[in-house]
Amino acid sequence: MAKEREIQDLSPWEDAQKMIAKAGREGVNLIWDRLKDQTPHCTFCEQGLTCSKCVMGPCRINPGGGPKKKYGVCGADGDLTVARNFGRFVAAGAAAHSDHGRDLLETLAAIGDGKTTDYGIRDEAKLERICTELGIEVEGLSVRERAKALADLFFEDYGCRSNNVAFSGRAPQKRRDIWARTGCSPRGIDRECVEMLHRTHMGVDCDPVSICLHASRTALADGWGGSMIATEVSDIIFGTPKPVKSMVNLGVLKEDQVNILVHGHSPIVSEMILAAAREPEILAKAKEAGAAGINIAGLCCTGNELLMRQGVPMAGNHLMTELAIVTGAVEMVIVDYQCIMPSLVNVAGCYHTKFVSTSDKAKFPGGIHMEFHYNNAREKAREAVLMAVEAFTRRDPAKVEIPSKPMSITSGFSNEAILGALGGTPEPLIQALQAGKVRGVVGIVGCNNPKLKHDHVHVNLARELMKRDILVLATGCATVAMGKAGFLEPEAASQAGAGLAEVCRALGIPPVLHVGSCVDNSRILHLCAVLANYAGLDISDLPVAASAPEWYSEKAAAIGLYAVASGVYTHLGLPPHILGSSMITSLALKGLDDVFGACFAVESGPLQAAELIDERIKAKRLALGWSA
Ligand code: CUV
Ligand code: SF4
Repeated sequence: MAKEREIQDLSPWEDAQKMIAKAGREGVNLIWDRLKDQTPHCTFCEQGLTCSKCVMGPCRINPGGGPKKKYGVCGADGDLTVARNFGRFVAAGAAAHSDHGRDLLETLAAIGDGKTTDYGIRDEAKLERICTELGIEVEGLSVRERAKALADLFFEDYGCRSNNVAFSGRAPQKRRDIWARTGCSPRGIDRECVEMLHRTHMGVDCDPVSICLHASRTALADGWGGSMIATEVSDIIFGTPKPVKSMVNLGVLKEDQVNILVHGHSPIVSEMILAAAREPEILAKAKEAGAAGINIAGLCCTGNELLMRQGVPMAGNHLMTELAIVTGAVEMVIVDYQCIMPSLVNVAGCYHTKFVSTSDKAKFPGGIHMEFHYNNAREKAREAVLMAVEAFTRRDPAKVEIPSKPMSITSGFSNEAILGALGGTPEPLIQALQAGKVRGVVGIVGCNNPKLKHDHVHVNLARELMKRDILVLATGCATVAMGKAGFLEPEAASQAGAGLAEVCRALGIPPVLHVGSCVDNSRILHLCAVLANYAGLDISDLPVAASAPEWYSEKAAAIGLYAVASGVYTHLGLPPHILGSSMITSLALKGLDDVFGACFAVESGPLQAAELIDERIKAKRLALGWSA
């Protein structure tokens, strides 16, 4: 296992380093061990040049390797193979976000139908606002009837009968015209994903560019459809986030309490776990078991959901999920879906930790499966929390090590909160942009990837951007990196350039704003649309950019592509598996600029990435007649 020097190369954080060392002592296999075992990776797969879409294959395409392997058995060449693989990759990511959105939607419908008492509407004003925005006549409708009407409308978005997903109307007209012209207007959410599977079946769409455009449409159906529905319906059911104080890193675990980690993405289960853990009878049981209380903390995006709305502390991001269990202080990891490594069951098995899955679509052999539905969630949550209380009595104090002091953070910057802080209108932000006090806005989003030093690109890119008076919005696993670096507190304004620092101090906000989970990247899209519409511009005219510095997942690819197709220049720390086709690669890095007014940039060095993003922002500012 890793030596001290090596450990420092894996992660810059004290909590991670100590837990990697502890895992080594205790013989726990970690993600970095398995990456080593998998290295070197298959070079065909790395380049996107393998195909196993039919049983005449599998085929490995070698575009430069003479006639022998230039074509798959069906005749597909390298460009087509890369495009088909990438198309499916994006569709899987879009499907994941959108299916998560569907679960929220089904909950909203159940509330409307009076089929659940476990869930209700916490933000009635937002329900009314969204209904009105989408043309539902609310006059005379009860809250439940409004919920039902809105759910019905969104269900149509999932199908194939609407011409455009409802929220795409938020995008500036110029942007919608581009989508219409290029055949990229997102119709039904499910429809685009299914159509991608169809197109990439052997012998359907054989034009790599056409597949890439459909990939963009599929991604847009996620960004302006599935993800946006997930975000807005979550706010309606669980409340719209407002600025809130919290803590981050493994130091949020408590030695004398029952520690329960919620992991995954949807707030549906995690909100119930939190509610159960606050019930007096359940707390009394914890006291009986010798615990001072019950501590709920988050991992990954369901952690972001609870952090944004409830101020629940965040234990860690993707690369911290195994390490959180290695503390020996975790009674239970309770999960819904996405980004939950199957390895967690094994790591939990090395300690007294219970691993509990809750979704019928995400089962983990070796774990405990407790299925949550909208009509049993409260009861199941109580059962789960009591199981964690019982596990506390079996914790082995000799194995417990909580490795650091937590960092304090501020979260909860929904668009409602941001615009609220600006006095209810985007005008002050536009003015600050125009005057160059804030030179641009960049969303730093997405995962960790063990191929890159943990959080290194996230933190150094953000540091560099804020120095250059660029406001950063963070979501997903990037959030934890920003929090650990101290960027999510107003005091971090001292590290920003003079203009940004002045704006942050005037508003009492940090230079990096936590705006939510991965589906909440839709908040950033919406904010871009609000700014563009207010200023009479297209999104691609704005001095904005996105970055997924350490991404790994199919979902992140969908996010990157909807950002670009919405007109937002997007940096990636690692390339997707497309380098086997120079055609697709140059489309991504250049060609898309002509289609959407935005493209991708790939760069693993944080300073170089900051330079690229800054150049782009400069160009956009100059084009608007603003100072560089
Ligand atoms: Ni949805 S997608 S590792 S938890 S950000 Fe985190 Fe975020 Fe990537 Fe997954
Ligand atoms: Fe090979 Fe074509 Fe079948 Fe893919 S679809 S496995 S390239 S024959």
